[in-house]
Amino acid sequence: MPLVSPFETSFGRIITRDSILLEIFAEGLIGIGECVADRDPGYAYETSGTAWHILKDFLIPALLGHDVHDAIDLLQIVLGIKGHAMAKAGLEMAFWDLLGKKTGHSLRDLLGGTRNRVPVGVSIGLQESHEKLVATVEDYLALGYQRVKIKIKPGRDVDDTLAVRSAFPDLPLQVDANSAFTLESAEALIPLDDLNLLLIEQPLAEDDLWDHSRLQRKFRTPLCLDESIISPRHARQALEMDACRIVNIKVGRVGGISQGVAIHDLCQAQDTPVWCGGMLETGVGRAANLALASLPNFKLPGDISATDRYYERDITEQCFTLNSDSTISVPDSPGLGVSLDAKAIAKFSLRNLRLK
Ligand code: NPQ
Ligand code: MG
Repeated sequence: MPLVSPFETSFGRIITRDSILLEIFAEGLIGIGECVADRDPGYAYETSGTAWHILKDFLIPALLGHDVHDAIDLLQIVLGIKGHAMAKAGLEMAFWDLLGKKTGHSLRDLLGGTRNRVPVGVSIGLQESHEKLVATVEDYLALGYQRVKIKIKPGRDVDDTLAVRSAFPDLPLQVDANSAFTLESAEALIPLDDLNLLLIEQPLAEDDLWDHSRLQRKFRTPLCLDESIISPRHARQALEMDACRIVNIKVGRVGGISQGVAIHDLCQAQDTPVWCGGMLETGVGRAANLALASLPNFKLPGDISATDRYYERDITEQCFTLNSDSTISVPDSPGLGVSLDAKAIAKFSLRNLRLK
C-alpha cells in the first residue's frame, strides 16, 4: 500500500507498506487480523516472507481442527513454536475479532478497556533539514496532534531535537532512535536531558537490556523501551534493572493482544506507565491498537494516528479521524469493529492463500 509520504527512520526509508491480512472462518463468522511484519528486516528480524512461511507451514496447521475457546487456548497452541511474534499476533488478532463477533462484544470490552477515546500523537520520520522538520511538526500541530515523536539517529540527534524544541517550547515531545546507538555513542545524547522530553525511546540494541540500565543512570529523562520488550518476562526484567521507566507496547512485537495486556498489567502493578506503539498499520491493526490503548495504564498518547496520516486509501470501510482533543475514538461494534473494503483488498492484494 502506498504511504501518503515517505517514512524514514534510523533503519531506512519506506514509501510503501506490505502486510499480511488474516481471515479465520469459523461457525459462520469471519475474524480478521493483521500481521505487521514488513518487507525488510530493518525494524525486526521478521519479514512478510518469514511470517507467511511460519503462518502457512506451522501456525495455521497447528490451529486448524482444534477447538479453541479463548486466547489462552490459542497461546497454548502457538507456544511450541519459537519466536515469530508478529506472525502469531496476526493470527491471534483474527481470533479476538472472531471471539468478539461471536459474543457480540467489542474488543475494548473483551479486554476491559475503560475509555471511549484515546489520546494519540504523531510519529515523524527523519527529514531533509531542520526547516523541513519544524515545518512538518507545525503541519501536524495544525491538524490537531498534541504530542510529537521525532526519529533520531547518530549525527541527527541533539540538533534536530533542539530545532523542534526551540520552535515549540511547550510541546509534549519525545524521540525514537530505533536502536541506532551504542553505550559509547549514546554519550552524544546527554544534552537531550535538558530539553524536557517525555521520553527517549530505544537508544540501544534490542537485545541489550543491561546497557540500557547503565544508560538510564545517566539520564533524568525516562528511557522507554520498544524493540527490547518482546515478552512480559522481558518487561519485568527491564523494570527490575531500571533499563527503562516507560514501556512501549506493540501487539506485533510481543506476540499478540493477550501478551500486550499482560505487559500492561505487569507495568501497572509497578506504577510504570505504558503507551501504544504503531507499525503503520492498516485500519485492521489500528482498530486493535485503539482497543488495547483504552486500558487504564496507557498513560501516554499512542503512536496511533488518523488513517490519513499514513494512507490515502485504506483496506477497511471505516477510516479513523482525529478528534479535536487529539484523541481517536475506540470502535464499539463487535470484535475489532471494522469491515474490509473488498475493492481495496482486490486492488492491493499480491498473493492469496486459503488453508482448510
Ligand atoms: C517505532 N513506528 O516506534 C516504529 C518504527 C517503525 C510509528 O514510529 C514498516 C514496518 C515501517 C515497521 C517504520 C513508528 C516501519 C515500521 C517505523 C516500524 O519504532
Ligand atoms: Mg519505536
